[in-house]
Amino acid sequence: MEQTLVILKPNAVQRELIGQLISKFERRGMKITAMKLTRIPLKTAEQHYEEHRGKEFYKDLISFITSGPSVIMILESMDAVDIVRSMVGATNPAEAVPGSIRGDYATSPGHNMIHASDSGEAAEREIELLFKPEEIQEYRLAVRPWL
Ligand code: IDP
Ligand code: MG
Repeated sequence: MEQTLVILKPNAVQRELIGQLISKFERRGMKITAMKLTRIPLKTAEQHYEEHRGKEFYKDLISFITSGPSVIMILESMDAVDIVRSMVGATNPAEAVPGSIRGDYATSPGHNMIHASDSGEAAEREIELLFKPEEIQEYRLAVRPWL
């Protein structure tokens, strides 16, 4: 099984869409192994988006992601990284296909609703940055054999 990290960004919380978004992952068959509502601290946001430091959208990105509470979760399934990235859709919502989260809920890259890890290595790094080991649940999902 593979794990990936998802952030429902502050506008998803403000638009009262977190329930709908979490439902999509449950319906797809992802196991939630950790989840919290938290305002990401500035330092943590800067580390999370380290690869974008210096780009023209970086300042706006950091101020947006720290502007209010986000929902952060770890999702687990076979091929979790690729499956969740395809559910999330293209970075620019104008290019995100209808049916994807960004294709259904967003119009601007700066407010594209959701983050998902783009590789297994990124997922490991982001999970370690955003969760303490004791915040992650190990349990058996009873429906697992049917997924
Ligand atoms: P991703 O979230 O699809 O992985 P990245 O390229 O890693 O996309 O960029 C991180 C975040 O930075 C995006 O989700 C988006 O919110 C923001 N971003 C990326 N490119 C732009 C841009 O051209 N204009 C404004 N914001 C951008
Ligand atoms: Mg990215």
